[in-house]
Amino acid sequence: QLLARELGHALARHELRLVYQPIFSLTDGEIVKIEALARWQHPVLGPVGPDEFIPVAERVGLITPIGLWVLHEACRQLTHLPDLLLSVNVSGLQLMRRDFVPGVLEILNGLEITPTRLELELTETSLLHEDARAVAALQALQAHGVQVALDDFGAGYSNLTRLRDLPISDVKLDRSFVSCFLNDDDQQRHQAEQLLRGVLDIARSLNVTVTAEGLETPGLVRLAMEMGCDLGQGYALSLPLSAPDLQELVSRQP
Ligand code: G
Ligand code: G
Ligand code: MN
Ligand code: NA
Repeated sequence: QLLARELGHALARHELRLVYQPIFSLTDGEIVKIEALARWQHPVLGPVGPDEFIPVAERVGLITPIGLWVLHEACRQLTHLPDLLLSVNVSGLQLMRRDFVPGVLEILNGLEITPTRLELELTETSLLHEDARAVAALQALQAHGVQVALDDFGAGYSNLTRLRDLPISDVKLDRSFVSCFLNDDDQQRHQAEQLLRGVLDIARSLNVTVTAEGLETPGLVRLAMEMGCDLGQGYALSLPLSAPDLQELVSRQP
């Protein structure tokens, strides 16, 4: 209740901000994409994580204004980063709104950003029911060039047919899936590798790229690289950064 009420004021009080985590090519080590991540700093409650406030926003109908703010703010940053792509997390509820697709296109148009530079990340669970309206929204966006990534893959009941049936161009392997490669049990580790090989094969055949998330150690980075994942994200590569820190990092790239 308290959180919901306070969240209602968060936008107007400028308590929300975005950080950006770089996503690297595992073939040449370059930053190719950034993922925008929302942060809420409440003056009294302190920092509240998106794991906590996004579900509240969904429940009380604040996900639409907050989601639009996130998209607009992240796209605004993108105009300072001419060579990069942007990934934005989107709630399944946002897709259900009739004005979502025009809203996204309006933001891109207003900032003169090519739609192919934007990717929307949707979790498996938010697409669970493959609601007709949500699917239509994704298809409409794809027709304009906006990309769609399937987030948190392998965290729940993963359904590979979704890669075929939905306009998805990237799968993000959940860090719980990736961390299986650190398992001490040889057999469990072997099974995780077989599973990843299968996912990579199917992704290749469907022309979908694979991003390994949660690469927390150099060992995991190497493994994701050797297994043939296309992109990597995680603390071993870069923490989420403030906009100025990100710009500095990008400007130092060769
Ligand atoms: O950044 P962090 O690890 O705290 O994020 C936790 C969760 O919150 C992740 O699942 C992430 O996808 C989600 N999240 C972060 N920012 C946003 C956002 O702007 N919108 C939505 N819908 N989810 C977000
Ligand atoms: O669910 P989603 O993939 O959107 O979650 C992204 C979240 O994961 C971000 O909030 C980010 O802070 C967090 N994250 C990014 N890299 C790592 C990592 O290497 N380890 C852990 N534990 N979390 C990470
Ligand atoms: Mn994500
Ligand atoms: Na994820």
